[in-house]
Amino acid sequence: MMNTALINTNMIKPPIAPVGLEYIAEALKKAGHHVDLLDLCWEEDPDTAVKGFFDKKTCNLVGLTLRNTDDCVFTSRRSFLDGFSSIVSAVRDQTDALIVIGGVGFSTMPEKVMELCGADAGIWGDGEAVFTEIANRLEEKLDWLDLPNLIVCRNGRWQRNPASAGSLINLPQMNRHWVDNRRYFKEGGQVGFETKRGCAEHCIYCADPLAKGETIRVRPPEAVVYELKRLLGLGIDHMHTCDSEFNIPLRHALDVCGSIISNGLGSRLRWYAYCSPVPFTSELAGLMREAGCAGINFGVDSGDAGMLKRLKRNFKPDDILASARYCRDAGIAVMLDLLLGSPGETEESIVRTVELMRSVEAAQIGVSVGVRVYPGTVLEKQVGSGELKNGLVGGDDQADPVFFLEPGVSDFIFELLDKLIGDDRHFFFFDPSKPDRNYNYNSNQRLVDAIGEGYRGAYWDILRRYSPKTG
Ligand code: B12
Ligand code: SF4
Repeated sequence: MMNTALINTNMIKPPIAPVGLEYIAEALKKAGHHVDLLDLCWEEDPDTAVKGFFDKKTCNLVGLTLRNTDDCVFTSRRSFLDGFSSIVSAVRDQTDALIVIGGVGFSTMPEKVMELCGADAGIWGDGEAVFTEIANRLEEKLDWLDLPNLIVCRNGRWQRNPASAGSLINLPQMNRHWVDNRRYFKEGGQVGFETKRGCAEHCIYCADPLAKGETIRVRPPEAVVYELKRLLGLGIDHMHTCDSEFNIPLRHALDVCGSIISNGLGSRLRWYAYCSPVPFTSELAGLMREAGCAGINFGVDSGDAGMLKRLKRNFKPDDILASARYCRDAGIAVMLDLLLGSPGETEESIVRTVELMRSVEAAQIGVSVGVRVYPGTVLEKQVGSGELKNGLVGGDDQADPVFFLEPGVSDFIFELLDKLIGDDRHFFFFDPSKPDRNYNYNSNQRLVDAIGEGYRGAYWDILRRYSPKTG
């Protein structure tokens, strides 16, 4: 048995539970290792908390999770990398254990994070199998440097071993007792669960296929239901899927809903999902509703056919209208997320997009201006040279995230949106100067207040319903 420690470094409020760390803890336990978990989310000062933890624990292997490298918001560009590096240093000061890092944020740019933070190794993608295998090999005093997905320093450079994305069929049962999920629910308004990993689409800007893999791997519906029952047992009845897109593949989404319904959970749960407008059917909307789905966030990006094609989205404006109609008919609230200012955006495409959004009659529309440029995406290649290079913003230092805003609209896009949208409260922005319409969930005090007053659900749904108590 190895003594292992897992550390959650995500301190954003409202708080989101580190689901991935809980899954890794289950895998370690199943392999016979001892696990202690330090959740820095609840700590005032990470250095003091790390010291206090290692004063009491001795371990051979430490894993730290990096969920968010930054807030992915053009108008704030808030990076978490310096804070993360300083936590890694604090751990280094307290223990001789092997320090390994991972997490979805980490997996969007592993080599860059390794350069900044000074851990011993990183693991791209899923943590359960490889982290547990490191523990096994350390115990048997065997070499572990050949493991897949590992990022280690060779000849002075961080290099990645070949990738392997394993099946999720044999993952252990997820009991959800490793972190204080009740507190996450009380202060975070909902708790996440996962039905699949990966995405096989090729949207030019998206980090999900890079961080989770291009092969979709599904969890058995009964494993998902087991986990939902565990969360319900803790008194948690508002959830959010952690899949890239819940409805890809459609058959699996239908099966998961069918399992939730046949286990009698549909009326006890209220859950929310990210979905793609394609493939989306009225049958799926009906089953999702029956299974307890209260709201769907469709990342539609644009309402302009030309822009959707440029972004390599696999749907057209009519598909957005149809999916929203199916949801309306089924009684599911719809949030549409826009991503404006990518290459080729024009005044006309923005006007067409806002017009389409109005005609959809969605519950809420989120307007994001400026696109995060992740290493390894098609977008990165497109904007890295020629005229488009002028649209790059950020990258001032290693930790500063890079965005792109189409130079053809950058001078007037914010004024244009003000003119087109005005005071229409169906639209949210990433704009702290409009606090009642700001949907950046990082340090969102309005959201913290709403959850404190008892609101529950997806953050866009809480924000749209919230009216502060006066007096
Ligand atoms: C669901 C989701 C949300 C939901 C969360 C709902 C909930 N209750 O959980 C909501 C809408 C609230 C949300 C909010 C935000 N999100 Co979000 N979210 C996601 C999503 C889709 C799933 C994350 C997740 O929980 N996955 C499930 C778990 C099981 O997987 P995992 O964490 O990756 O863990 C696995 C591996 O990474 C690895 N691993 C994890 N930790 C460790 C540690 C070690 C040591 C090792 C070896 C391995 C390892 O093993 C785990 C199991 O295999 C991801 C995109 C994606 N497809 O993953 C974006 C994502 C994480 N979000 C992102 C962002 C930016 C945000 C916000 C900052 C946005 C904002 N400005 O408001 C906020 C932050 C909120 C917060 N408090 O942290 C970005 C982060 C990108 C980056 N470069 O940092 C992502 C990647 C989306 C994207 N492509 O841009 N989010
Ligand atoms: S935007 Fe959605 S469909 Fe496109 S690659 Fe990303 S997760 Fe997949």
